[in-house]
Amino acid sequence: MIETAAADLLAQGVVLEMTQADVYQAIQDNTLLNASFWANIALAGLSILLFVFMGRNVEDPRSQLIFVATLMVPLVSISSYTGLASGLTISFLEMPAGHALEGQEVLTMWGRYLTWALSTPMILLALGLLAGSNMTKIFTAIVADIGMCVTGLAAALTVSSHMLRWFWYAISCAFFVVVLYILLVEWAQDAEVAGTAEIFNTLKILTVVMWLGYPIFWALGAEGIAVLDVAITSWAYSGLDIIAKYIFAFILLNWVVNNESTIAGMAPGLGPAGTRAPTADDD
Ligand code: RET
Repeated sequence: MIETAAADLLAQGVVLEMTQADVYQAIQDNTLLNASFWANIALAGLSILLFVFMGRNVEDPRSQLIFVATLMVPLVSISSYTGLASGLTISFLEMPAGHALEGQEVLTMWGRYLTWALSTPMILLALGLLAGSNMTKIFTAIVADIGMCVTGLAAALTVSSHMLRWFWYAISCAFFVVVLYILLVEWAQDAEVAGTAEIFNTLKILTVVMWLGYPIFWALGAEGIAVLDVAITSWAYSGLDIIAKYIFAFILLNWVVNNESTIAGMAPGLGPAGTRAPTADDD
């Protein structure tokens, strides 16, 4: 009875379950998609070696923490892209009614969202330290950022309701607004006080412009309204990753190596950053 039902489904062309080997084969057959993964694995490997070399003489603890946080970005990335290239973190999901690809099995790279939850907090930690910000603002930015990635993952994995996919997307965007506010307003002010405004502003603009690309490509790609196909969307993410991670990290670390004393002169222990003037009560 059960065998007959399964045979009927197969006869109708309904895929019951794809093994990891099937997913891997599908990736191998899509050269453009596979290249988008391997380009990043190669770049992440080179970046790790370069950044370790650049940081070999850094002695100030805050500068060292910026280095460690930034070095985690390509380390997470090489793991993330290996997960994608091997098919481990990719699934074929059937899109719900109302979606542009309704009823079709769509290749979903859910591993990306999961690993962003580990890599993007490191980027924000490095930026917060560079801006001379305090623990409260750094914590808020990182928690909102993790919220953004995890709810983005939920949007990609929800196949029960088209409306709920977009509801998750809206929640993720709300978290993103918090991150953007801290970057554009709070840390921009802190960096003025800390004397790192010039480099912070360059990295802030690069980060905000690149990061805005991710929700746009999600919305346009196969997971959203599907005007872009899976391989093009994957290249869009990989391209954004290259600038938002490796180019960003190189500019930041190069500046830190050449300006270690500016960072060493900041308030120790992630103390209060900001504009509060000392009062008589402070004595
Ligand atoms: C999603 C979809 C839901 C809405 C929003 C998103 C934002 C993602 C961002 C990702 C940044 C990733 C980076 C990775 C580097 O390793 C999850 C696409 C707002 C901003 C910089």
